[in-house]
Amino acid sequence: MSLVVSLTGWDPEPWVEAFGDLLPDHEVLTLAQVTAPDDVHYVATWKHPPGSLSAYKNLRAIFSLGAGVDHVFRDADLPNVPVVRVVDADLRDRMSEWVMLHVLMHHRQQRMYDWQQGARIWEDDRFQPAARDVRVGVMGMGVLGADAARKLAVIGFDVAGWSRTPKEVDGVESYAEDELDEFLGRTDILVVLLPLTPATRGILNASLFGRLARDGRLGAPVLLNAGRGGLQNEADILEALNEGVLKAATLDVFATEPLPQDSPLWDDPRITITPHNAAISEVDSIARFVAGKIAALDRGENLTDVVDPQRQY
Ligand code: NDP
Ligand code: OXD
Repeated sequence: MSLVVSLTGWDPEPWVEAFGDLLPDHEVLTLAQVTAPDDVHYVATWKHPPGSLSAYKNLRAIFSLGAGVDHVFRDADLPNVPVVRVVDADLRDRMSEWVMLHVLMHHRQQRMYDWQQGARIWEDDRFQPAARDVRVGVMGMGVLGADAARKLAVIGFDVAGWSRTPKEVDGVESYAEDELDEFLGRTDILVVLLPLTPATRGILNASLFGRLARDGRLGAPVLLNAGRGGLQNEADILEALNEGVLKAATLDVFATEPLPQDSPLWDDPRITITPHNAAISEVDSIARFVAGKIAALDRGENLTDVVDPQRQY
């Protein structure tokens, strides 16, 4: 029984080593090392080449090495087997750190103080709303969004979440799919942790930005996106910033990654860029998660954390 590790942009070596230690009864191979495709029962992928899995006739499951599975479903020749996503406390906590950092950075205007420091300006206009007066809206209240929303509420922000189905999270007001306008209309800082699916592609556009709150304490709404670049229209973000519809943005994900050198996003002082590392997949933690699933399957147990192939998340 073989496990194939197929990664684009990530070094396969530590993954192959970790899976080898955790699954001594399995052969762990990279895509290029496969000589007996019929022996391949499992694939662990981050952006495998589309079409490359169709030769594995005895495949039992495909494991995404990230929480997102859009990179799996872009393969039009995907074998018809369960796709499993990562649900992991380490990854979840890393994402919540990123969300807290950037919500607080905008709330406390840290970029402005960085600029003041560079210019040796000591100026304090005493404009600092309380967290309770700032409304944060989290789009996507899954494993990651719900944790971030709960932690933002603990800090004291006025937090709401938007998801396809209603959610119960301590201290967080829930809005369901058909309540998007109400949710946006009460949001000063929009945190996006949606998956990229046919239903969410391009959702962060001029129309949506125009429906965010206009009466917030920060002057204009702020956007944070760590979901996927395909959710956002980058020209619309720049236009919204230029027109004052948005005040600022932090973006971790982009339509094209790495962000092209000639992208105008690099030069805009209102935009904070992180290189798609809001929550990295830590090898030991994620390999343990996947190996646990494979061991359970080998014992004849049911798979959990399987993605709905229709919804694609
Ligand atoms: P989940 O599947 O647990 O949660 C997804 C959430 O989005 C759910 O609340 C779901 O609603 C909601 N949702 C999905 N589609 C819609 C829709 N059409 N309308 C309204 N709500 C919708 O995912 P995770 O929380 O684990 O991860 C979210 C995303 O974060 C990943 O898909 C990935 O793209 C991104 N990510 C980014 C990382 C980074 O470093 N930048 C790292 C890890 C993940 P419901 O629950 O009702 O179905
Ligand atoms: C993920 C990611 O989906 O790192 O886990 O983007």
